[in-house]
Order: sequence, then structure tokens, then C-alpha cells
Amino acid sequence: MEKDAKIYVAGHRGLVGSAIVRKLQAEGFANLVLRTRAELDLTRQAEAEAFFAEERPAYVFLAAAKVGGILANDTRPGDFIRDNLLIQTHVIEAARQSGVKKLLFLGSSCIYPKLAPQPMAEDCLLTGPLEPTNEPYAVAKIAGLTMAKAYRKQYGFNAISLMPTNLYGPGDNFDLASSHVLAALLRKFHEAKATNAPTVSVWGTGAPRREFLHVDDLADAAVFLMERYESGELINVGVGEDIAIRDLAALIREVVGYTGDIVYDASKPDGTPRKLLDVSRLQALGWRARISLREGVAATYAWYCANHGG
Ligand code: GFB
Repeated sequence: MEKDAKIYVAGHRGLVGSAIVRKLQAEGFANLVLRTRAELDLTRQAEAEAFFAEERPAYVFLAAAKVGGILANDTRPGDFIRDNLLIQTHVIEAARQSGVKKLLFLGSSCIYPKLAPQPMAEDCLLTGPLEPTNEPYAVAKIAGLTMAKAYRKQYGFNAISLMPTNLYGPGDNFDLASSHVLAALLRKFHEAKATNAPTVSVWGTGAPRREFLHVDDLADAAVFLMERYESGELINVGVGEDIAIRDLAALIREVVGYTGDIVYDASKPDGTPRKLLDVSRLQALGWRARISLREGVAATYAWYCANHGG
């Protein structure tokens, strides 16, 4: 990417989009085009096409999506499949029409089969049943990956697709009904400590395992791949190790400094038992994650206290 190239980061206020903007600015890319949802509703085709026709960006990071944790996906499946299909379809087509040079699309490790062999390599996609709690979201994201490959084949459109693992970091969603586990537990332990609550509720059994990548590492990988990855083949982005939810809860309790007890809420779903990514393809390109989980959790908690917690 040329330093003066016009770069559109769709979803720039979200967890991933804001990290990509920070990374691009740190690397000296100053010609960024950003639009809030109020300024540009990507679920509306006419708005998306008018924006691309007017701005004609050279590069697009498609970080706009409808995302959420296991409960949000399980309770609002219609919203998740509709909004993600609309956003990605409008952006990929308008980008092609307006002559975008390269577009980066983001999948998610939760769209691999529920019981895929671990660690999951890129070729296990579509080899088995999906996790029921987020199947509509997964089908939408699989459609986006498929569209990116189809546009490369038919139109020679240079779209690359990343498959990140579970993400966390500054700018995360801390709403307890729609957030992902790490952000939710930071808030829960923080509030329990502040109110001297005797216990903190952790959903499910605590047995599932999850891999966590700090969003600044994801942003680093996204710029790294936008610069040098030219294949239409999916590429996993992760840290290559995972942790049981119960151990994550113990880590967050320690970082926050909470001394009460953890209770498990069996009425909430566990979801996929494990979804560890095989990151050998990305490592072969010379990229590795740098932020350890403890370091990342501590930094994210500091950010939370400075921006939300008080
Ligand atoms: O992060 P999470 O909501 O998403 O849940 P998934 C991960 C695990 O943490 C599940 C447990 O086993 C939850 O039961 N958990 C424990 C909690 N306490 C909590 C809590 O307070 N809040 C939340 N949210 N979880 C998502 C997909 O699956 O992964 C999305 O549904 C997305 O589509 C995301 O792709 C990356 O990792 O289970």
C-alpha cells in the first residue's frame, strides 16, 4: 500500500476497525476515509454504492459487521444473518464496481465446524455441522468468504480473507448481554470488586476452551497481509494456544484483584467445546502474535477503568 493511498476502514469505531485505524496511522498512512453508521448505512445498497463512487478508495478493510457473544447470537439470529449478508454484499460489490485495488474480508474462528479436529486448519471449513448458537452468523460469514473467492475468479477482484480467533482489547463491547466472554468477565469482576459482591457468575461449565488474540495483534496481521498476501485462500490469524474458560476467569479475577467466589451458571450455553486455530500458514509468512494473554488482559483492564469503570 502506498503511504498516500486512500484507505477506507469500514467499521472504524468497532473493536477491530479502531485497532486497524490506530495501526495504519502509526505506520504513516494518512489518507484514511472513515464514516460512522449514521453517516453511511452499509445495509443500504444505494448508500454504499454512492459512497464508493464518490470516494473511490484504493484499499478497503471490511471491519464493519454485526458481531456479538454467544447469547446475542443465540437470541437475535435474524439480525445477525441479515445485517452481515447486507453489509458484506454491498461493500464487496461496490468496491468491485468502483475499482478498489484490494479488499480485506474478516471471517471468524466460530464459523468452522463445531467439532472440527483441533487445531483447526483452513481447509476444515464446511467439513461438518456448525455450532447451533451462532449458525446464522456463521452462514453469513461463510457466504462472504465465498463471495470474495468468486469475485477473484470471475472478476479478478483482489480480495483476501482472514479468519481471526476470539478477539479482545481496547474499544471492546462491555455490554453484558451482547459482549464476548473476556470483556464480560473484566466488567463483572470489576463491578463485583467495587460493590463487594460475594460472587461472580460465569456462564456455562467453564470447561470450554478459547483462543484469545489481542486486537492490536490482529490489526498488525491485517496490515501485514494487506501488504503482502495475494491469495484468495483463507488464512487463520491467532496465537496458537488456548485456555479453559475457568482458567480465564481465574486470570481475570487475579488481574482485577477480586477476592470473592466464582459461581457457574449452567443455564447459559457453553457453545463450541474448543476452537483453536492452526496458525502455521501465517507463521510460514513470518508473522507471529506478540501480546501475551496476561499482558493483554491487564492492558485492556487498564483501558476499561480509564474509559468505563471509573
Ligand atoms: O465469548 P463468547 O460469548 O463466544 O463465549 P463464543 C465463550 C465462552 O465463554 C462460552 C463462556 O462457553 C460462554 O458460555 N462465558 C462465561 C461467557 N461467562 C460468560 C459471559 O459472562 N459472557 C459471555 N459472552 N460468555 C462467539 C460466537 O462464540 O465467538 C460469535 O457466538 C463470534 O459468533 C465470537 O464469532 C468470536 O466464543 O462461544
